[in-house]
Amino acid sequence: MSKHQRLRAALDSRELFTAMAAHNPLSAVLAEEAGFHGIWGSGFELSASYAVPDANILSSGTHLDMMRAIASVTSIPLIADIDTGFGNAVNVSYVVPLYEAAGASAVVMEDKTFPKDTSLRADGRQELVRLEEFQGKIAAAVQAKSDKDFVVIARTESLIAGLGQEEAITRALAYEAAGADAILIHSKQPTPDEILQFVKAWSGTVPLVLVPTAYPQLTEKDIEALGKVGIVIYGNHAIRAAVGAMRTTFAQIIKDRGIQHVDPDLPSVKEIIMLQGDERMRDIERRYLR
Ligand code: SPV
Ligand code: MG
Repeated sequence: MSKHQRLRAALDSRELFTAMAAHNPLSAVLAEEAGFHGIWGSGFELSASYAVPDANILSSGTHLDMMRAIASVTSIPLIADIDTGFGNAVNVSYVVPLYEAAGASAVVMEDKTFPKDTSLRADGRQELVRLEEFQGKIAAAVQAKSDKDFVVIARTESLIAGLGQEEAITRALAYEAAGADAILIHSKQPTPDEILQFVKAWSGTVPLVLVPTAYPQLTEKDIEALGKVGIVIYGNHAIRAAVGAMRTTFAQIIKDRGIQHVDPDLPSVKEIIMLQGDERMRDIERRYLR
């Protein structure tokens, strides 16, 4: 099965598909190695890795190039975070084929205005486009893809914007009607109550996608028990793990005025060389270097 088919089959089977965020190919390789079913091509993580806000500061080309680089070294499906689609339905029509060609198996597009602000920022600027406008963007995305198994996920930010459950359900149903294969419902509440209320009220036929960053107490087992969720995305745990690990190591080296104490605890240089695809290069060397 192709990567696209695997993601599509997972959605059809209703078995929970887990996607870990990545901000570069190495973090994506580590996510695959750990056993996640897919990669989340997170805009937040990529922006953070450039040390700029997740607010459409980076260009779509920068994100697209990273998705291509990630897809080229991983064998699990990549779900690309295309924010608001980088403009209106016209932009979406041109952008989606580029992501498909880059090797992504899905795009997630959110119903905020362009330029966006990141969802979990306290007092962020959260403004949504008209429901009809976003339906047009979803329909444009569906029409623009070539592979029938390429997945288009509509994300509503109604709860993030504080517009309430009714608006969230209305929009999610409208986006399903426009052709979305799944609905991502996001929340920044520190408990899962708001999300659980939405899931309970969800009467659509397509699966839901959750990003439990703000309410980490909701486990995969809990999510499976809900029965309506197809994908769980771990939105920013690669960059947060990397920041934590770098901070600890850097502080130790500064304290010790040398690398003598950190060295034994770090992955070896050999391990990094392996992650760089050393086996493949050795094979090429053996066959062709004469
Ligand atoms: C991302 O990871 O870029 C997301 C999820 O879109 S969040 O940052 O929670 O909005
Ligand atoms: Mg994002």
